[in-house]
Amino acid sequence: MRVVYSPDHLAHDVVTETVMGAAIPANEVAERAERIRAALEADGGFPIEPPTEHGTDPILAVHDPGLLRFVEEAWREARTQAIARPNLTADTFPTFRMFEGMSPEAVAAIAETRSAGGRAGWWGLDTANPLLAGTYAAARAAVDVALTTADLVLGGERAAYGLCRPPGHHAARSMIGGYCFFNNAAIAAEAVVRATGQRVAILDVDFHHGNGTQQIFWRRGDVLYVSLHGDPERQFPYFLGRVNETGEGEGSGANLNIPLPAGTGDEAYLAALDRGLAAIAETPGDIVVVSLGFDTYGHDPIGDFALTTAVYHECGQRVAALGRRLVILQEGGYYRPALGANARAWLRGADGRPYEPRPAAGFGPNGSDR
Ligand code: SP5
Ligand code: ZN
Repeated sequence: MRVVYSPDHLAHDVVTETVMGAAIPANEVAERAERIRAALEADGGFPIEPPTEHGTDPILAVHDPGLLRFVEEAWREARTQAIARPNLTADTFPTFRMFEGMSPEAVAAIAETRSAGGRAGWWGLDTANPLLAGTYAAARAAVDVALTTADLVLGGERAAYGLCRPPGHHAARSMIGGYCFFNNAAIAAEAVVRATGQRVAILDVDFHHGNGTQQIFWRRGDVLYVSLHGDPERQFPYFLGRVNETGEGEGSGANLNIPLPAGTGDEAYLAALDRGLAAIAETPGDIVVVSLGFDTYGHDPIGDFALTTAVYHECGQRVAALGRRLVILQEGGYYRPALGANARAWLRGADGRPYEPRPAAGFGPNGSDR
């Protein structure tokens, strides 16, 4: 299986994130992508190639031009305004409660501020989404990785994998958040729809609900969104991801959320995956975009499922058994010692190759992953 990767992600060198007011060591770090790359390189069956430049038009097909402008300008602006922080992190958000009682016209007249901190809140979802000097370049490269992966599949590959970083599925049309800046999977799905005129399904198996992807395609009947995730009753992003969110208008019925309990293990997960796959099989279309996360792993520091490395191979096999072509894009997954093995297992499954857990590739001795 061909793999698309760019070293430009290294410029988004996140050190800390803020969780409930405290700075903690960042989860979404460059080492994640390097672990996966090393494991796939060592496997020998995953030739790696660079992305091609696709420009900003495909980004503007799903995102507000103001959001693109913000991500491009924010760091420079924070520096100009002498914000003495290692990264730009929002702390004040225009929550809808702030405008309660105001008419829609009065709300519409509220303008984006020129303050860098205010702008970060205007365009942001949460406080755990640091923006740094290299964020824009890295986020642009992640989009190019996704679009190049889509190109490979449009060009006839049965499946291809894009090692996107930063991830994308929490980014909505006009909002960054959850470690995401541009919605790589949504941008790729939209590009596939435009190239083929066919319906596309997005299967999101990151631990978190992909609120951004759901929002972008909420009223679209030509893009089916199916997500398995930790129940938002207890997990980020809290305010979307429930079963009763099924889409509206032309998108009515084209959104399927499968929230799952804490402790979900291999067997329960596979049963839920089968439900999601059945919904995709009922919908016409040849291409599936997979938002692939490994924060469902048992040792993940922010997820609370209990999946094993072995089940990822089975997951990859079952998704491939749909018989559709796959644009597989990396989202989250934060237990770094197992990331390489987990990605390799999933992708070998999707590639129709046996699991063969050892020798696994990694940073450690004898190809161990530790
Ligand atoms: C792409 C992706 O996986 N984004 C995830 C963003 C999650 N951000 C919220 C993190 C909240 C961490 N809570 C820690 C609880 C540890 N027990
Ligand atoms: Zn996640």
